[in-house]
Amino acid sequence: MDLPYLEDVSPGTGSLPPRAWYARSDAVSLSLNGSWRFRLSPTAFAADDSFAADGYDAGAWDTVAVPGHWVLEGHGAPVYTNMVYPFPVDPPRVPTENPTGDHLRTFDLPDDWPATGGGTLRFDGVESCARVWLNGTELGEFKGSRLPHEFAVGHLLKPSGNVLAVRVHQWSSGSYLEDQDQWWLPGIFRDVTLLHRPEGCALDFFTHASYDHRAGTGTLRVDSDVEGQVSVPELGIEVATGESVTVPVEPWTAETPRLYDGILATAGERVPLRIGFRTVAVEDGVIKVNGRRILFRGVNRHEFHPERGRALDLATMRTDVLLMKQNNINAVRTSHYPPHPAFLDFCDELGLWVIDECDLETHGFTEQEWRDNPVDDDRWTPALLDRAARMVERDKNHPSVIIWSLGNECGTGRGLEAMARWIRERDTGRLIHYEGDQSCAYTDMYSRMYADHAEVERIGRREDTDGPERRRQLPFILCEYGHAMGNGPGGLSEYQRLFEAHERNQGGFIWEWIDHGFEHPEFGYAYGGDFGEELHDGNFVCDGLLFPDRCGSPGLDAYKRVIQPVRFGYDKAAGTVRVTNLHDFADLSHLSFGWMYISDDDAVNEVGELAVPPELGPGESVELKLPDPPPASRATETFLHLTAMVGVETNWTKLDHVVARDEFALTPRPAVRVATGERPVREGDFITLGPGTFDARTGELRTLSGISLASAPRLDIWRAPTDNDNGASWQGGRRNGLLWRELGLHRMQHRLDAVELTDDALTVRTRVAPASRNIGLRAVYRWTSDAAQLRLTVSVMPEGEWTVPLPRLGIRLGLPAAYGFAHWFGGGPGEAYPDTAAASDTGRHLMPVDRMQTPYVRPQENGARAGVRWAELRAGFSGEGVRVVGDPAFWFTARRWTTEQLDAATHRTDLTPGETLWVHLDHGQQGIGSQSCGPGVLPQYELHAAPAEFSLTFSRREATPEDEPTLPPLPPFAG
Ligand code: IPT
Repeated sequence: MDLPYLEDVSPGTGSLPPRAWYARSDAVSLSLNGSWRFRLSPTAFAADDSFAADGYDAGAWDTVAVPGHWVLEGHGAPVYTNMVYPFPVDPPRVPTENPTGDHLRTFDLPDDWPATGGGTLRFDGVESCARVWLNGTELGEFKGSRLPHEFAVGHLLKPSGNVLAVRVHQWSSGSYLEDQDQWWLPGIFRDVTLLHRPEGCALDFFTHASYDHRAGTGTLRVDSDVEGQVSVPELGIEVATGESVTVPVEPWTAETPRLYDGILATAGERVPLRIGFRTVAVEDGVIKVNGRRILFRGVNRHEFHPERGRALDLATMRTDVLLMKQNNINAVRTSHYPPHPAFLDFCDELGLWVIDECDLETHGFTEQEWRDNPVDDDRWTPALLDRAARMVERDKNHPSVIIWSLGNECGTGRGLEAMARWIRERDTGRLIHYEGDQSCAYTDMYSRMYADHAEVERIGRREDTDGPERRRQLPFILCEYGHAMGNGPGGLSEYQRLFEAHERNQGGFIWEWIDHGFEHPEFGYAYGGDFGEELHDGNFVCDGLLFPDRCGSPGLDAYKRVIQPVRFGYDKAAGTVRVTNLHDFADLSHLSFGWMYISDDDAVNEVGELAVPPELGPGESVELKLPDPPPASRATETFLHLTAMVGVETNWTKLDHVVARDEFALTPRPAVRVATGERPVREGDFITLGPGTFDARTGELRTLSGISLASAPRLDIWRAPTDNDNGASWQGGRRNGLLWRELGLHRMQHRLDAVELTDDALTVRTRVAPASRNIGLRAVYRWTSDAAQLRLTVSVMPEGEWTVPLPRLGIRLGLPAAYGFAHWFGGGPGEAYPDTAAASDTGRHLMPVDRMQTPYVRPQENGARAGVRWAELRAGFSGEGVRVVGDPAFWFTARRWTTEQLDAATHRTDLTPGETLWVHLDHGQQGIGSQSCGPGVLPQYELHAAPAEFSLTFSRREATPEDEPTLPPLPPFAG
């Protein structure tokens, strides 16, 4: 059966051979971006192609923006699936229902368009298959959505009234090769440009710029299809194409992105070159650039914008690179397709290592054990090679690109091998990555995703004996780890230690950079299923370190801290600080350093500069003596804070931007005074003890110094399961979120056993347990008072066989909604859990409770503050309120809805503030882990049901007028 072009396996017909991409030369060009006429048909051939003919009147058609996706402009809707194809798997056939968008635009040539020469029409990205006509003549058709396609059109151009017609099919055989975990978003989503091609213009060219770290020289050779001259004025270089020249240069690295401007001049065109000299190699089983081992502190980046999908503007691309730089990220894997080429220009300029990945994924074939997998079927190999060539040819002149990746999640096959072979022949200056073939037969590194810590340690020791011997000689990276879905990921510091301890472990790439949540009037941000998709994978598409609006999540703060390129140590006895430079290339001359002694009550506040030698090289450490700390006071805690800040002008951040920070406790926390001495008194239905009034029947606290509690403090172990608690369906092992619910931990019943009054205490005995189970927790609340304060000691004794960790262990109480301003001394300013606390800084923090919420796209447990010594909830910034002192320190959470409401919510817009402020004072929290796709919580961060005792002292806090600080605006949807 003869298949139509959209279903045959060929990459297309009619287009020009792939070549190097550059934004601008001195040749004239015309952007064809803008508003295009648009008509949507339900099937590929519902409408005939007469619209492409000259003189067609599209006046009645709608319009769409190019670049854009029609499903984001009111024509149909996006569809999200992770691995499954949203159509029957019967390659290369696609459904008859195949939304097809006809696009039409007319244009005139600009006045300065030369009369001679040719023209090239360039499409930088169209999903998934396009057929193109110019002035009624068919140019050809193509597949390969995130790759460029060019057509020669010079002979067809007219000075005015040119008609460009493009028919775009959502589904094509190419869709089988584009099963990436993301929204399916058809359309002309990248630029369309008409390029004038002067006589003697440049065609393809390849800039080879290596660096010899021993000699300190760079060797440049520009190979070009069209002969020309290469000049690099700054280096005094003036050579013919194809000729090599070696001169002393400063090398390019991600930390020191030194670029030299050059020009390739052919007879008819001058093309700007941005040259970075660097040499990438695997030596002694380690990836080295310019002779040094590098460590990837990376992220996986999909292209995403909450309104525009993958049609990103330059400012957004640049913002992504700036945000990465500002958060100590030094590498990006362009998961899972070549990005808009301008993104790579920013990586060159600002400095990021790039793994450029081909637009290739056939993940959905796992459903049938990889049967019919296109990457192992010779008929598809031309399409695969076409994709490889379009990536390599387009991006080969970027110094930032140091590794080519064949694609993602395609299983194994001959097609991949053919791609690797072709790439290796074409480009000897870069390495090849592909995670899916664990034999590493044709890759230069061993790569895994989501391997747990123990395995990474084994691999680091080259003890991974489950693979071929060759593999053990290769360097290792985690191309994906730390699944940042919802709250998390946890356990990053432990990975970082393994990367630093073993030379072979060269770091990893967090999955992933940004949540793909679409702005939506009803849901706030929409995820899979919100557009009524027949098949979808829910909020698995929201698993980034950034929220959809590009505000950083706590996961990003933690990652920034974990990967900071400077490490501090403190030797208290000697009074010395140890500063280690963890950069791979840079010295510390771009940083300035400060120290500070600071106490809880600000009584101590001494600051100074830390004289770190600017020339301290990568991997080197220095010990520096600090002035003696102030005499320890018994009333407060004193800390040493150390910071490294940007000290010179950069192109990626402001002066004083904090790059690294750490803190050390100089004194132990002073003992908390035990409030005791008062005697509980029963009067009618009430018991009075110091400032507290209790219900005599239930023993529940009703008022505190006249403040009526909306809900009495009582034991609480439930948290709204995080995505990482719930785990992914294909995960082996325990999925706590589900087990908790199955056990009934979300509906614990509190049985009252006794209310006892003694001389100095009110004791309430209870048992807290879920229906139908024989597990439970005995909880004894012992209340004492010194007249001003009320102290609660909670003793917990598990009963029965607890086979799962507890979600949390603490008390929850309800205060009147007016007490919505929090002050606390402890970890902050952002959220932290046992294994995500790297960015939690001890100090005094203050913010409205609304700001304490982390706006995860799918609501879930969030907002805990770690190591809180005391917290106050005030009526306004300086108003009266309630003070709680923990003994020991506690996890502090406050919100305007209950855990049950949080748990039931599917979108942020489901959460509306109520009359009560819910306060959680937790003795323990279960860690977070990364089980939404990776390993669970490390054993040391699990909260096991075990005998426990903790105390909290409550008192009323009077208003103390203080100057209200100005706070930055609230995060979105913060109530
Ligand atoms: C892995 C994919 O490579 C990535 O695209 C994304 O889906 C990620 O998981 C999860 O968000 S594949 C997974 C089955 C290990």
